[in-house]
Amino acid sequence: MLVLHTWTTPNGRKVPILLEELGLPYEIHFVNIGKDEQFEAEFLSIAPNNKIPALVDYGAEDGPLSIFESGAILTYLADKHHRFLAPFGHARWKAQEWLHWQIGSLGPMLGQLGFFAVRSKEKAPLAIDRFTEEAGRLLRVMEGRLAKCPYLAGEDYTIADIACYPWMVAATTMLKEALAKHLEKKPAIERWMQDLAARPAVRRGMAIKPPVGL
Ligand SMILES: N[C@@H](CCC(=O)N[C@@H](CS)C(=O)NCC(=O)O)C(=O)O
Repeated sequence: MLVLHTWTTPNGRKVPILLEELGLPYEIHFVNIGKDEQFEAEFLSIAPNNKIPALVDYGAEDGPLSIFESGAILTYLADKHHRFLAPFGHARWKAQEWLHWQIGSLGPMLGQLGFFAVRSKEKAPLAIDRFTEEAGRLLRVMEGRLAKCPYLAGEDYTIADIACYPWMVAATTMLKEALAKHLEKKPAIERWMQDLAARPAVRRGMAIKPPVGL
């Protein structure tokens, strides 16, 4: 009923984490972005922005529904199953606020830093500095929030935490060297990461892998 088109990147791992948390059966269709499969017509028909992830819910109320953009997919599934996002009130908007913060800030800045500091063969110091400083600022914002409450939206674990976690794993592994000074003295982020890493559904969602040879 649920087919997720995704790949093994931070954006690609958010929806599997939520699907695992919800205990829903789903199929994964791996879109190898290293081989430009995101530009194939079949994928573009459900994800015209040629980026993973995209979800097709064949059991949606008014017939099959396809959704692209991870924030929209997380919100759709959380609302449909009444979990990990409050239906109304302050708690809903705090979760939406931090979810949008991830989509609009944390993800793009860490993504650009990854490109300039790690993946690009040519090194552009101005770009590396710019994205390192901006990523560092975002880590301070996150530390400040998590020093005040256990989860990003407040008292409860929500889709905002799910959206940020794979990016924070990237920040502390692939980007560890680039972000070294900014990762120091972040006890609240460390506590939050340990808390999420201890959840079996988070571990299963993070572990998605394409079949050998894809
Ligand atoms: N805002 C989008 C970002 C999605 C995104 O950037 N996906 C990347 C992989 S992490 C992608 O598909 N890149 C392929 C490309 O740019 O051609 C979301 O959250 O869904």
